[in-house]
Amino acid sequence: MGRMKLISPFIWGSVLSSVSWMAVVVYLWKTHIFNPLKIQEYKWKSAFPVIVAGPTNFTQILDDEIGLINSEADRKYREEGFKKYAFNTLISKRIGDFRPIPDTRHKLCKKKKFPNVLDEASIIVCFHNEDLSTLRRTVTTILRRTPDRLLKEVIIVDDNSDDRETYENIRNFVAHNYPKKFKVYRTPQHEGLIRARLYGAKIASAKVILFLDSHVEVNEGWIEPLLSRISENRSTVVTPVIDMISPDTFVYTASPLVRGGFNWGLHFKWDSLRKKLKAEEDFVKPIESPTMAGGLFAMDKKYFEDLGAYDPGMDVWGGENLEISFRIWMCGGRLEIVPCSRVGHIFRKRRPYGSNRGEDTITKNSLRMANVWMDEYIEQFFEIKPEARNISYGDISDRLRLRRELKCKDFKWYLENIYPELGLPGVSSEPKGLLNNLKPKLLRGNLDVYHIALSGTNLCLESKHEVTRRGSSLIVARCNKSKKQRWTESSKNELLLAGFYCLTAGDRYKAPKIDKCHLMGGDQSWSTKEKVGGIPLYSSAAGLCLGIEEPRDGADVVMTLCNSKAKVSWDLIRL
Ligand code: LR7
Ligand code: MN
Repeated sequence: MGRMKLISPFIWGSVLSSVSWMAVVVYLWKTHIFNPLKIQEYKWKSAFPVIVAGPTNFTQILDDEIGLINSEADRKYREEGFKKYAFNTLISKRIGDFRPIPDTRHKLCKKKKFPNVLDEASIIVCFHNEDLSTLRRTVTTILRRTPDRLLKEVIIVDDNSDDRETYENIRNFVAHNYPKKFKVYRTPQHEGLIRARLYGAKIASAKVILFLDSHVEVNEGWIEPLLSRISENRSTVVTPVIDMISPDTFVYTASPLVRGGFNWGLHFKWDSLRKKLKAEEDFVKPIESPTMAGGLFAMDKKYFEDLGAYDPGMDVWGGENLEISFRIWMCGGRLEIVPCSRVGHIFRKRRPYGSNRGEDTITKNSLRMANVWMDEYIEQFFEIKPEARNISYGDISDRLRLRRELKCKDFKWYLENIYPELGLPGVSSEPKGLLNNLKPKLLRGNLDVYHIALSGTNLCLESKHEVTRRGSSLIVARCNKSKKQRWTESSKNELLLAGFYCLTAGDRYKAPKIDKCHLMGGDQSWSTKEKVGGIPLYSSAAGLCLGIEEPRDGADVVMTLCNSKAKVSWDLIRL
């Protein structure tokens, strides 16, 4: 204390200011900006100021500085860019092929040691109508931030962009700068990103394939954590943390750690991990993720193929990310986010391209996915998007066969074990009464799916029409586990078909049917108390049991007196 008092404020001030000057000089040297040995490697397209805004976000380049509009031509360039690509192409062009970005990894990541020998990766970058400056920066950052020994090749696939120019330009660019590792292709017609990726994956020759969007900047040390995780387990699929690059300013910002999820509209979403990450180690350990965003991931090439690659029937954009996520988990793999791997991505507010025929490919792709992988839970999607019932989605028999051959688990297993946080619609919200378009009140833990078979026969309670046909009557038919025979019991003693419509009692003259669940008990409440020799399905509202006149395939189900024993007892068989 005494000594401190002796030093005058003036001396303290100059010590502090020289320390901060030193920090700036060291930083500039480290980022090569003033490093005479490395400065040659910078290919700034034009001189622009890098704003040093403080020690944490030191490389943030501010819109009003670098994005200054100096002429009418600049303004036009920027406007055209927003129209064509939905981001600020003027800033992007001025940034050039490479720039320093903040190293957004947790400090423990920098201390982590990864095996020196790892399998090489083939990186696949597909694009459709991409701005040349962002594409060049994607390419350049890959080359500069990936150790040569880990990079087998970069396969760039132009998915038949409207103009051929970008393709020619990027070909010249890589031929001139990095001919050895880069291959550029152009598909003869617009395939959409799913088939464009399949095209690239076929060509890939390394053990690991790694997909990236065409407007990214890979960060320091990004690839080692991904490859090392795959080397530990070939059926682990890994994604980096996707940092944010602003489409307006190109400022690069670290993303918090989040996991991938989805909603019943079948849209991908991020879920917070705030409460789950506690110890410091938690911020660097790989994190299990129910789904992936889709664009940036690495996977063993053989495993990718064995697992059925992608569904080639999907067009343009959307759906493939949930499809591959569900498939990975349900068919025996794992999906993880690796926090020590960071890649920046331009998150734009709209997609600047459509499909060829103006088709709604997102819904079509989602339907293909849901019909193959989601079992009766597809009804939850239809509840949110009823018009999707009438959209055709093509032939999915190959994908259904794939699911059988891989002996994948069902979607119920996925929901219960991988994404229990999701819940079903209506579970957390209050029942809104009769007029409300029903929300089935299935509670978690109550999601067992049953066959309801006529005792002693192989005949199952089945909806006569599609499970989505409200008011459909019921028959018994050979048990086959089809959707029309999948029943769940709710906590309110309702019996729901395919998790959606409720079994509704009739009376002596009116046959039972499936109908909207009204949540009021009554004719939708069934007593299923076990008795010797099967269970009578008794409706107290009707005072009658569910039964049939004669036990034959296709017979109508009726309401009948409960004492005609042979024809009113049922077995609930868990599927
Ligand atoms: O017809 C097309 N052909 C293509 O080659 C359409 C697109 N593409 C290319 C396109 O140039 C880009 O490189 O495919 C890539 C993805 O398209 P974007 O960038 O227009 O879409 P996005 O970033 O919004 O897309 C996210 O969701 C898609 C669903 O189909 C894909 O899975 C994208 O890869 C995915 N992007 C990411 O996961 C990055 C993080 C975004 C988030 C969340
Ligand atoms: Mn993208």
